[in-house]
Amino acid sequence: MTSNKKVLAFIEETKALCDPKEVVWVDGSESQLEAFRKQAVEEGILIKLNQELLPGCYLHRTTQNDVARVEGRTFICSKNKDDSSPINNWMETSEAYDMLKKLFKGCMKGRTLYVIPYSMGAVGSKFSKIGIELTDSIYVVLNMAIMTRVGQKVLDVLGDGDFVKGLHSYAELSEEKRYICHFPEDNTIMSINSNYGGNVLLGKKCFALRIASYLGKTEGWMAEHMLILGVEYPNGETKYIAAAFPSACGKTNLAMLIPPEVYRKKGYKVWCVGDDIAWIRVGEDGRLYAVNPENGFFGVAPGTNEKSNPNALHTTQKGTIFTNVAYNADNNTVWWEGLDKNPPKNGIDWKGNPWNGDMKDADGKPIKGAHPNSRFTAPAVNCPCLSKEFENPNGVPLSAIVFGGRRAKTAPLVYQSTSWNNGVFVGSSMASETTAAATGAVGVVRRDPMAMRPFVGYNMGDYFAHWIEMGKKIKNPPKIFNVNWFRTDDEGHFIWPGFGDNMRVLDWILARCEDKVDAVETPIGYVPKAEDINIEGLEGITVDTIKGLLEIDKETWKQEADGIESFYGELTRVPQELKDQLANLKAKLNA
Ligand code: GTP
Ligand code: SPV
Ligand code: MN
Repeated sequence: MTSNKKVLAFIEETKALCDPKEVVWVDGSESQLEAFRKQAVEEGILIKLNQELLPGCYLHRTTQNDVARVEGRTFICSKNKDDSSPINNWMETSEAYDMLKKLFKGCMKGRTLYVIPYSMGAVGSKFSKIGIELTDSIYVVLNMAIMTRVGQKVLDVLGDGDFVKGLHSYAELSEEKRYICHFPEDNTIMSINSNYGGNVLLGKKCFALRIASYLGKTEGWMAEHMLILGVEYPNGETKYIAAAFPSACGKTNLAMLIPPEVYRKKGYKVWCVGDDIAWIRVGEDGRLYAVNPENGFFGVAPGTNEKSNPNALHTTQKGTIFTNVAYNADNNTVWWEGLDKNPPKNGIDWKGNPWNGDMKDADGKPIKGAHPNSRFTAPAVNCPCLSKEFENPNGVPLSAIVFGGRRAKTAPLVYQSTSWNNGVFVGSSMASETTAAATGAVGVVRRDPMAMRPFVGYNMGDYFAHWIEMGKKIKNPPKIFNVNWFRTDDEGHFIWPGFGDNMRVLDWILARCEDKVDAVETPIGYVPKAEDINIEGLEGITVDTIKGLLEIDKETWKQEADGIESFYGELTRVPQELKDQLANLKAKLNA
């Protein structure tokens, strides 16, 4: 497979440490993958679904204590504490290795060690990067084969080169001994005692965000938790937008949106380049260019339906692995909350218990069929709106960067920053309600700068400084915006319809990028004139509704500014430029 001495040494060390019974190289061939699927079914790891309705699709259930990322057990390991972030977990490098080596000792006894060579980005492209994940989980192998480019072709390109080392074992799936550790200074990731996506598909959050953000800082580029989409105009021109929203806050949905009829009739289309991660570089023309390093979608299942996101639904109809959704025993298919109004009569919930869509727990609360963080792993090529630039190794030029989160109050539907540094300030001070994508409380507002709080591989203040530095290198920077689809009324209902109708906000954003529409200056930035948000064909929304959605309450924002100040106080190395931005905001609010 390879004569790369570093790869061979990594495997030998791992064999000596973990003691597997055999080593199997993942070559990327369909015949080998099919054999893995068959084996996984025989071992009860996957359930083969109805092959007429869902060809190539499978269902997997994790153990009940292993359903989401575990931020409390995710560590950045470095020699000096301040090279990680005060708001992330840190461990000293050699202490971490010592602890992990004890946990990994003999953990693969009687198991197969799979070697997964994978490329983040198109194989062989000069901006792509290669990783080797060693794992004892066939579920990881099959998911990595969808989410990344895997196999011999990657080793051929690697030659004698360097790669990111990833070692994973599901070990005993013990919650107490679960650790997701990153060593950015060594290009190394070690993950143990989990088998849930974000903790174990090491190409994704571990490499493409945590390790890559550190590489980006050293090499002068950016790794961000961003979707990438293209809006095609009736004249055939396409403009690209990258958007950072925290986990389970709408990236997949925005990336694949279908414009409302008023736009479709005129010939508008939206193309998906990526739904979760963007690697961004400065191009020769002084613009920012973004690439999606992934090859599939690991998307939230609940809420995905024919109306909210038909493109995602179609993407999951073949070659997809579903994790922790409900099972329909009548037709051997899957179901989740929000798919349709017909839950299975004869079903099994994500925990493996009999379930029929009409069951209550001891407190009288409905028992869910699918876990709120249940997911689909689907190949990008299935996506009906996949951009023709998906494989373009140079990426797509960005007209706008958009930040956003879940805020019931405070943040307006959309506003524009006044400069690059002001945009960095807006991103750095983002806040959002927590979701089921990570273990812990749901619905608690917390600061999540650039949607990267769980994913920055180094000091957060240095990360802000890197954004500011990048701004100096970009001759033609994209404009920076903030959106909030999640403002609620007094009954707690979302006011803005969201989903496809978010096109109406993208339209304003792109019009601003081309100086085609005016705006109102406020203390926090530029806000649309309410009548400039196109509400044609929207039922129940008037110009007054939009006015409400755009309202900026000064008293609330004064509290917000205090919140930002105390957040900055928790960090170290916050750049002076951002402190100046904060002072400026306060001054404007008090004027
Ligand atoms: P990760 O994969 O965790 O990074 O999440 P994501 O940002 O891709 O989130 P996703 O698009 O999967 O959306 C998560 C949840 O938000 C789903 O339950 C959606 O139904 C809901 N959602 C997405 N877009 C909107 C919107 O515009 N309005 C409302 N109200 N809900 C939305
Ligand atoms: C997220 O939590 O932001 C995800 C899913 O995209 S995971 O891969 O689990 O991180
Ligand atoms: Mn994500």
